[in-house]
Amino acid sequence: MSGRMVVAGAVTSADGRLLLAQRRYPPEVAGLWELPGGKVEEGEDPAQALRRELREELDVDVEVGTRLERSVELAHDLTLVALWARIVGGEPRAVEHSRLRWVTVDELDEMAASGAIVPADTVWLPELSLRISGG
Ligand code: 9L3
Ligand code: MG
Repeated sequence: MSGRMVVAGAVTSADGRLLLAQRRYPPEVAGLWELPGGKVEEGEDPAQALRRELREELDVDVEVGTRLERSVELAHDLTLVALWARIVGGEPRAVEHSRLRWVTVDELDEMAASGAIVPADTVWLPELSLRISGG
C-alpha cells in the first residue's frame, strides 16, 4: 500500500441489501455507481474517515466493521480500501451523489454485467455478493 488512502463503505442492511451511490463527477465515472466514501485525512484512521465521509455524503451515522480483503491502487498514488458498515443513525440521502439505491445481490450482478459500477469497485464484487446473499 502506498500514498494516501481512500476508504469506501460497504453499507449493508438487515434485509441483505447493499447501498450504492451514483457519482456526479469526474466525467469518466459520472453516472456510475460506487460504494460511497472518500480520502482519509491527516490524523484519521480509515474507520474514522469513513464515519466522517458517510456523515458528509449520506447524512448518516455508521458503525464500521472489518475491512474487505481486496484493495486497489488508483492513479495519483491513492490506495482504495473498503470497510463493512451499517447505519446506526439517520436515513441515507444523496447529499453529494445523484441518487442512492439499496440493491440485492441479483441487482448488483446485473449492474456489474452492464458496466454500471465504477471500475475500481468491481474488485469487491465477489466479497459483496457472498456477504449480501447471506454467506
Ligand atoms: N474512488 C473509487 N471508488 C470509490 C470511492 C469512494 C472513491 N468507491 C476514487 C474516486 C477518486 C478517489 O477515489 O479518484 C477519491 O474519491 P472521492 O473523494 O472523489 O469520493
Ligand atoms: Mg466521495
